[in-house]
Amino acid sequence: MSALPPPIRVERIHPLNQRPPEPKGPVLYWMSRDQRAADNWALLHAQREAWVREAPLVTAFCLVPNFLGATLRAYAFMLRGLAETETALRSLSISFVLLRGDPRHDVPALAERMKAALVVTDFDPLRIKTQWREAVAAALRVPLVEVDTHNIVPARYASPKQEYGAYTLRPKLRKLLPDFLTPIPAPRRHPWVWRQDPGPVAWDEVLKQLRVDRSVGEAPDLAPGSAAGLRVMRRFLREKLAEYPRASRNPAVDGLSNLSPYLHFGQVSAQRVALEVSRAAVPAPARDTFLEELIVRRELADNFCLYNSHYDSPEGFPAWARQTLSDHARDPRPYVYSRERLEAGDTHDELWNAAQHEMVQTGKMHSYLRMYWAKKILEWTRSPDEALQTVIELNDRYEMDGRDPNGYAGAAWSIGGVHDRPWGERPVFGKIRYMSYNGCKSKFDIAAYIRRIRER
Ligand code: FAD
Ligand code: FO1
Repeated sequence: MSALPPPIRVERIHPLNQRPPEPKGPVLYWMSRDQRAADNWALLHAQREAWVREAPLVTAFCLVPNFLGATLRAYAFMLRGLAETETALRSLSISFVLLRGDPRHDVPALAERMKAALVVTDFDPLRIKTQWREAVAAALRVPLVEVDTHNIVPARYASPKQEYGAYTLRPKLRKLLPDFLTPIPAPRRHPWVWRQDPGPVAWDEVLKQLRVDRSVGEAPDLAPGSAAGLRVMRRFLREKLAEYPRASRNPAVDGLSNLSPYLHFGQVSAQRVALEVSRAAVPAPARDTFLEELIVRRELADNFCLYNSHYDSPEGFPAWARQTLSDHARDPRPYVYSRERLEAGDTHDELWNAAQHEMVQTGKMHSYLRMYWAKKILEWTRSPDEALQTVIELNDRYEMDGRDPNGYAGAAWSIGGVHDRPWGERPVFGKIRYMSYNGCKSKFDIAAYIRRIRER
């Protein structure tokens, strides 16, 4: 028998209960956030634990309907990616089970049925996931361990508390990156086969039977799955990375990586992207600007959701922001739009309307405009509470990368000054950073952007 797979870094592993490990029996990897076979530290840890026991390795994904308001657009992308991942796992003799119901019941039930010696799951700071993991940890008679395979530097290890901003987290990440931005071994063909394997999933049936809001259709330009995601990454490296600092701030051109849907569903590993970008023959400023977003901004969002339980409400805003927004709560709003008018992209602002249409039609609004878009919603609704709720609901309904810590941090930054500082005081916004149409006009060709969206 070939040698044991190498251990993963212990800082990625976080025990979720104190059950004693079983020396015998198959290992279950409950996959949730990181829906890929390659570059997956949780899978690698589960494989090593199964190898030690000379036992089968089983992967399970628990499919729930209506996850944080997700529609057909998100589920179709996710399920097609999972189908590809199942094929990759089966080619390594790693079993795959699709559970459909409530993970708090279905995961312990499967672990019991298969007499699992240990259950491994991946890290996700969202409240719903924390609730799932706590319930499963309590129900299991065997250990449940969490592995952070979404962040390059594990979130719990990078910092023990909520960080004020990128400037406080960046030095901590910089110090640790050499230890964690390392090559990732490939999973191995697994020698021990699970006899009760139910066989391949009928994914087309699953999608057809899924009780999901089908009013938001699939995104035409986003091809799902790990292979497609890696193609998008390679194209970005080849054609766009060198120009990224300038082009990424210009919504009139296609200058972004377009990796967020693949990162959100864990179909592509951020560590894989960072390794490839670090090796790319491009000017250092281009590389550093992109890695600032991919590593610092993204891990700052996980840090925010991990340590701030109010990450999706105004209570999560810093005190200065709550104060200034309340000081200006009664300022007259020159425009107030209903949820329907906003959702229809039917306001007096042509730039804002184009951004709303980009999100609804393509499932991915340009980064620069997401800030402008959210801040205008603060300006055009009756209260910051209503604004935050509107931003989160529209974002999570239409964005392919929605329902993600990046989104909750992005919304809180735009409306509640999270990870930002006080700016010059003005009506409605108080000291929250303001963005204006003329500000955008000085930065990029608005007409060209609007044309790009219209001509799609
Ligand atoms: P690129 O510029 O190519 O960035 C590459 C990767 O870096 C992104 O995929 C992302 O993982 C990370 N990144 C880039 N910018 C940020 C950022 N500001 N914060 C955190 N990580 C970042 N991102 C989401 O993934 N899901 C969301 O729902 C989401 N909602 C947002 C809402 C608002 C109001 C704001 C201001 C930002 C939001 N963002 C969200 C962050 C950012 O806009 C997107 O990550 C980015 O547009 C994704 O496109 P890209 O991968 O082509 O970007
Ligand atoms: N995770 C699951 O474990 N089961 C699901 O059924 C599920 C559905 C889902 C739908 C849309 C979406 O954007 C995410 C979804 N996720 C699901 C969670 C996802 O894997 C991510 O972990 C979080 O959304 C990001 O933290």
